[in-house]
Amino acid sequence: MVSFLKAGLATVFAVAVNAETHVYNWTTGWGTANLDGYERPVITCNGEFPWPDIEINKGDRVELYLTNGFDDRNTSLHFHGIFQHGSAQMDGPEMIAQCPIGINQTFLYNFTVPDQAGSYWYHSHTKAQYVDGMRGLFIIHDKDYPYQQGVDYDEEFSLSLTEWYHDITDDLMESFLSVYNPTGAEPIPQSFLLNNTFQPNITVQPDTTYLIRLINIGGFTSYSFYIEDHEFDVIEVDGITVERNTTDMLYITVAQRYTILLKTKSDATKNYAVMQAVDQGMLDVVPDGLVVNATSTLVYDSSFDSPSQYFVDSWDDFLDDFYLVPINKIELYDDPDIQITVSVIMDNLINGVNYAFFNNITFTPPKTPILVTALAAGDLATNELVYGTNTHSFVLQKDDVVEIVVNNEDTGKHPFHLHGHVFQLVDRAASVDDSDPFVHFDEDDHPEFPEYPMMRDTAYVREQSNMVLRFKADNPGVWFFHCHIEWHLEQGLALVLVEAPLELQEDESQQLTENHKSVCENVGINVDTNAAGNTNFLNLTGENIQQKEIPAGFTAKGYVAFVFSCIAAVLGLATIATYGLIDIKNVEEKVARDLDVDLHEFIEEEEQEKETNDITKENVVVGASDDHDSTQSSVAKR
Ligand SMILES: *[C@@H]1O[C@H](CO)[C@@H](O)[C@H](O)[C@H]1NC(C)=O
Ligand SMILES: *[C@@H]1O[C@H](CO)[C@@H](O)[C@H](O)[C@H]1NC(C)=O
Ligand SMILES: *[C@@H]1O[C@H](CO)[C@@H](O)[C@H](O)[C@H]1NC(C)=O
Ligand SMILES: *[C@@H]1O[C@H](CO)[C@@H](O)[C@H](O)[C@H]1NC(C)=O
Ligand SMILES: *[C@@H]1O[C@H](CO)[C@@H](O)[C@H](O)[C@H]1NC(C)=O
Ligand SMILES: *[C@@H]1O[C@H](CO)[C@@H](O)[C@H](O)[C@H]1NC(C)=O
Ligand SMILES: *[C@@H]1O[C@H](CO)[C@@H](O)[C@H](O)[C@H]1NC(C)=O
Ligand SMILES: *[C@@H]1O[C@H](CO)[C@@H](O)[C@H](O)[C@H]1NC(C)=O
Ligand SMILES: *[C@@H]1O[C@H](CO)[C@@H](O)[C@H](O)[C@H]1NC(C)=O
Ligand SMILES: *[C@@H]1O[C@H](CO)[C@@H](O)[C@H](O)[C@H]1NC(C)=O
Ligand SMILES: [Cu+2]
Repeated sequence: MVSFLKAGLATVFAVAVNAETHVYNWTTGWGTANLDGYERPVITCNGEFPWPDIEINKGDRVELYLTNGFDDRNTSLHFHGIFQHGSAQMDGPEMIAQCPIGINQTFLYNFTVPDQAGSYWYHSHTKAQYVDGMRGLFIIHDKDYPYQQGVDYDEEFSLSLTEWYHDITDDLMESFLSVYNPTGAEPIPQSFLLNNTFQPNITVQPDTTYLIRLINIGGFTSYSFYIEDHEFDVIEVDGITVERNTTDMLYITVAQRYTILLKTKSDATKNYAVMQAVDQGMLDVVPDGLVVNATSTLVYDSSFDSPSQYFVDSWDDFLDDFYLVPINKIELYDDPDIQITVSVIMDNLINGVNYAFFNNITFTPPKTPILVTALAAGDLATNELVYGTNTHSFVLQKDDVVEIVVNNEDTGKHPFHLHGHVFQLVDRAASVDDSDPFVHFDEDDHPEFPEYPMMRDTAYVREQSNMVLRFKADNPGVWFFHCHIEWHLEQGLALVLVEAPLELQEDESQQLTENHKSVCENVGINVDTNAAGNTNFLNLTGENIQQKEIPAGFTAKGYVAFVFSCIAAVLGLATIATYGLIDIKNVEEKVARDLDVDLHEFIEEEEQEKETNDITKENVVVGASDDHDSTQSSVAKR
């Protein structure tokens, strides 16, 4: 009777504010799909693929029951770009915002979206599951949206962009995070898809304005997007509406969204190419047959021929999102109350694996989710120690202006995503060539910051360069800040912002739901513990920590060269030359696999040796060849 009454009241309330509740009941599983001529295993939703889109109105509530239907792994779901005001535990990333959902368990994601509209997406935030297909679009309509149907446009549709692999990420990750891949070369995709289709046909009517949501749902590559002989207006980036800006090319990294208005021609006499050209700078090699400039068709009339690839002179003439102006006209935030300055570094640790670091820390998951600890730690929640020494957690005070300075010492671009917020992009420097040293942000020498900086939730920093972000800590919760390239996230390119933990504790709506507590219990997580799983919050005994560093005097590059030279020594240079000609970066892996050499053995024994002797690089190499008779003889036998 009581619950009936409650339900009745809830409905009355919902009607009063004209908001709806959308209930989804989804179970994960495995199936197969053929998206590009090759059938492969994919993660399904209730047995179907692709995953359905979520489409709601601003102010609506989402109640999404996610059941883990796998038989060997945990799962989770993140709603990318959604602020989760007052519902931080619904944000998704496992071991950050929530306990992992164990096998056969159901997690209820229950939240409203009162103040956001536009183009978003959702995806698993457990390992690289979304790259196996566990993702979909999340569209929020708004009757007060600045660009209106019937006025500014006629029709709307979405186009997702992604790379596609033929192998599952379990297998890709195993060889990626391996001693056999010391340079950290990312797996090369087999194709690039638009709307989960290889080079689809997109049928349009003449003289019609389309609102198109371009959403990169991939885990790795960025694209130049352009349409033969058509310009379009950008009206929204990552859910932030902007003043119209006309362009003919966009550069879209993973997790970014651009909403555009495209007016079709009134007198088309042909069909036009829709180009999705991968940023080849991100690929270590371009295998023969990989279609790098995916060419889809804007179909005006199906009796016209399909267009061929549309060539451009330069990739550099895309609209620089730095100059977009949000319609909200939020002024540059004040000078920061707290500045977090991090260097992006890729390097090897003692196990030979190539990791990614912010400063000297590669993110290592805690034993208890950070948010769970923040809720349980009482006054100690403001002490960073309770979140562990290897999770790279920062405690922020309510309403602080926070500045994140990202100094990219790596030679690749990295698209960084902040959960729970949009940030202002206040500075982003030009890329620096490989042959020159990297350039850090200089507090005393930088261009004047914009008056109304562009705001979004995912922005890239250029090669060997830097960017500066600002946001206001007005959203109590625990928010992940990480590179959205899944390979790099798994390499540890992440930090954690524990925002206003005392305010979080005081908010009734932020307390762990009964459902969340039982999901924690199921996977053996005690919700009253710190990062080490200890009830004494300052006792970090047993916390997860990163691998040890490679000993001083032994540079990572030297180490990689050493691993390689060991193989070279046993194989002979002729063989290496043969492999070298194949022009693949992880030649070490292939060689080792072909010859059944266990590189782990090399390294572990080497490590023991170094602990007892204080030896130079030269005699390590000599020592190695002396000490590895067993490996050598097993090679010689073949
Ligand atoms: C979700 O679906 C499952 C299987 O069909 C069913 O057992 C369960 O009751 C449903 N849950 C809700 C909340 O609708
Ligand atoms: C699921 O998560 C729990 C808690 O972190 C962990 O102990 C367990 O190993 C995970 N299960 C799998 C199959 O990865
Ligand atoms: C999950 O449920 C299935 C079907 O009921 C059962 O066979 C399996 O043992 C369960 N697995 C776990 C880990 O609870
Ligand atoms: C979702 O959260 C709202 C607000 O806390 C609550 O009223 C509602 O009962 C929740 N839904 C479910 C199914 O628990
Ligand atoms: C697109 O249309 C052309 C011409 O009708 C057809 O040959 C092609 O197979 C279509 N492509 C796809 C992906 O459906
Ligand atoms: C692309 O897929 C979305 C569903 O995710 C659909 O709404 C849209 O119409 C599709 N676009 C085209 C051009 O097929
Ligand atoms: C891809 O497009 C660029 C720019 O139009 C062009 O220079 C390049 O040759 C194309 N690559 C291939 C393999 O077609
Ligand atoms: C449009 O973008 C260009 C940079 O590509 C910039 O110079 C210009 O100020 C922008 N205009 C508006 C209205 O956003
Ligand atoms: C990183 O450097 C700081 C300051 O030198 C040190 O306290 C900390 O232990 C280091 N962390 C790791 C994981 O090496
Ligand atoms: C710290 O935690 C470890 C591991 O849980 C435990 O064995 C030890 O007794 C604890 N020490 C203190 C002082 O609480
Ligand atoms: Cu990255």
